[in-house]
Amino acid sequence: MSKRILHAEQEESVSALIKTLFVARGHEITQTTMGSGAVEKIIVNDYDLIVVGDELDDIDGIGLIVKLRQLNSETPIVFISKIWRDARIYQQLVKELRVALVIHRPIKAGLFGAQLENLFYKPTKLILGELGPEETTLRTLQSNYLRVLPERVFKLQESINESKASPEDSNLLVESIRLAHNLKGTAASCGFGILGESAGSLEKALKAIKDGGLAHYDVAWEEIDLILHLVAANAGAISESPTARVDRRAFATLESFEAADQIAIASPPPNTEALPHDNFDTFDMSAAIRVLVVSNESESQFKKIVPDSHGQAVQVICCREKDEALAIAQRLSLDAVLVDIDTAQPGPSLNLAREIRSLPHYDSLPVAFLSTSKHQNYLEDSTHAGASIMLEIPANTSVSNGGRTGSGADDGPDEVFAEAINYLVNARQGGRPRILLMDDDRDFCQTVAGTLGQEGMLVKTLHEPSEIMQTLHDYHPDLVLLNISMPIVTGYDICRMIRRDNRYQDLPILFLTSQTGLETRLAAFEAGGDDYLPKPVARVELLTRVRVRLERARLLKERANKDHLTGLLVRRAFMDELQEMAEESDRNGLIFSLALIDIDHFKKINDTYGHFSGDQVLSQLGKLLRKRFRAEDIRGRWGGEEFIVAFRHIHKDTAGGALQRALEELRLIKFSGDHGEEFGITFSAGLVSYPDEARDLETLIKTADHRLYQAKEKGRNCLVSNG
Ligand code: GH3
Ligand code: MG
Repeated sequence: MSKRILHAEQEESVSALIKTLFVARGHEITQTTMGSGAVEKIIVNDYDLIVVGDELDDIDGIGLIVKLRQLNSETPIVFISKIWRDARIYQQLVKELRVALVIHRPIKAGLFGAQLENLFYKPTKLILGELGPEETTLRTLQSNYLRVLPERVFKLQESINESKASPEDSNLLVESIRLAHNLKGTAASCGFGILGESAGSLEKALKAIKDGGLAHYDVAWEEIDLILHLVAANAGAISESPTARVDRRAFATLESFEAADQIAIASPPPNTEALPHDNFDTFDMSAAIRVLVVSNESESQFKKIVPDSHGQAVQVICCREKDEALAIAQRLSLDAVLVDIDTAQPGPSLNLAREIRSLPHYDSLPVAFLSTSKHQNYLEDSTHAGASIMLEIPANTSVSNGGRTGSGADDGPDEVFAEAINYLVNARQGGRPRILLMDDDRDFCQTVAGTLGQEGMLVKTLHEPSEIMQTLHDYHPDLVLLNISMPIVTGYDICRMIRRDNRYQDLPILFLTSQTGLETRLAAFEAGGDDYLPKPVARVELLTRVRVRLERARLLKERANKDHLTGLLVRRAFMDELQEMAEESDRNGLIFSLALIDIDHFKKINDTYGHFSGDQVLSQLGKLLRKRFRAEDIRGRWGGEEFIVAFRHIHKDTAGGALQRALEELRLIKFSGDHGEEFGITFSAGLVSYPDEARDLETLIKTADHRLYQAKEKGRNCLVSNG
């Protein structure tokens, strides 16, 4: 139905665009460049919607909204803003000025209509008796198709299995492509759009195998298995509950259908990075950050602290003994560990930290020690063992670690503990997949968090759009789930904002929406989303889609950033992270230090013991660097047999002490040559501090390199941190 719209905007190009967009939708629009003009018009006319730009000839946009609200408290207002604003302003816009929506410039034609749909959209539930002839036809189509769908999917699965088993027979592959193609077409025309799309992806992936001659490669088929699983899950879910995955029209038409024959759903894709299995989690706590506290103090002391930290539930698990701690670490996937350390006898606690970090999947686990000692030796030991923070709770409440400044003196133990947990968890790389969920519906968030949590994922929820960039920076999620229709700012604009930052170009973003019309779907992709999930979200579909996206992103990231032999960052990825570390240090007046490490006479090792043994040495050193030091330190392979480590927040003296301990460990390792002969290695390193010794990264690395050269000159097998 046609609406009457008043638009106040100073910029001609924006006015012209908005006019075109509204007129194309059959609405009637009146425009003005003056705030006073808008005020006059609203007094004498009725409008269905008022659109206000950032600046007008005589007043700024927010000022005009204040005036308009004094005259008219009812009509919905859309504010078109040039910039992103802080949380306080959005709250003021919603609460005091009752602005219905903020759209951020540049305006995208494809998104504009979908964003407004939220305002004009009133869900109307169709009931079967009211169906028109078009719906009746669709209903019959769907009903017939549901009966044959299980067989279609089964045939497709069978054909793909045959193609996989006989890669030399290209006819089998052609047949699989044909079946996927048919499924795509028919599913889409019956209104099962999502099933159609997944079948389309399958067709594309199969074609890529055929065109690229990849049928002999297992890796190529692994992706097919993932997509095939998604297709089968989509088909299965349609049969179980057709309402979960078709758009509103199809929803109504299928309400009274009985489920068609069950479709066998392929077993879930094997989790190549199997994490320790959870066996006593409750549903509600499964997505929580899991912190193990190893202490002789009473449990209740820790358990009562931190029910929630920055939008993220925290589960505290306590134990007293080392063996118990190791057993828990193997049974549950932990996100952080706190060890109460006996200052007089720190050895066992340091060992416990090292042992947990040596368990599979825990090489980047952040650890904190509860202690007060800041003795230099002690700091070096704990940095080497991987302790991020020295924490004193709850009697006294200061947090410190080397150069890192703690939280304010006024903070109580709860805040200090919460702060420490937040720091530890944000420092973690790898570990459980992290999902950031942004939705204003808290019940929905809890359900989704529970579902994903039970699959071993960590879920953080966010309700405030203006905090998105900071949260991405601190929490570094592996995937974002974004609701489209939220009050004030739509998910589309949040997604565009995320994509403007180069670091998040490849971050998977999935939209959640209860509107699944064509316009919404196109807008989701135009805004930069990777996929969308219709609400209500079916459990199996949510899990499958999230898993598929996570797995793809992980593989991509690993391929691009990780050195295969050592598992450390490649030079470019290291430099990106180092740049961030330097920016963070500049912002907060903190320090960090950097070490360049080079194996001595490596050429001779290759020549004497063989290239393969040389590779073993590199791989071992990579492993040691990963297990030692703290989760927030960054490690890279700088070149052939050169390594680089940046130690966050600590001075080169502490870093040097920690590094020295790692070097000693390495000197003790016996490697074996290609013919079984034993040998050991040594290496040299150059160390430097930021910012006192170098104010920019180029000078920093040059200085470290120069010192490394001096270490070689001095006869090798040593660290140089001056000169
Ligand atoms: P220095 O003590 O002065 O560092 O002597 P060096 O022999 O270690 O240094 P040099 O730069 O002369 O030789 C480095 C050698 O490292 C040469 C190269 O063949 C070897 N290398 C580089 N990358 C790899 C690799 O990935 N695997 C193996 N096995 N060797 C590598
Ligand atoms: Mg060398």
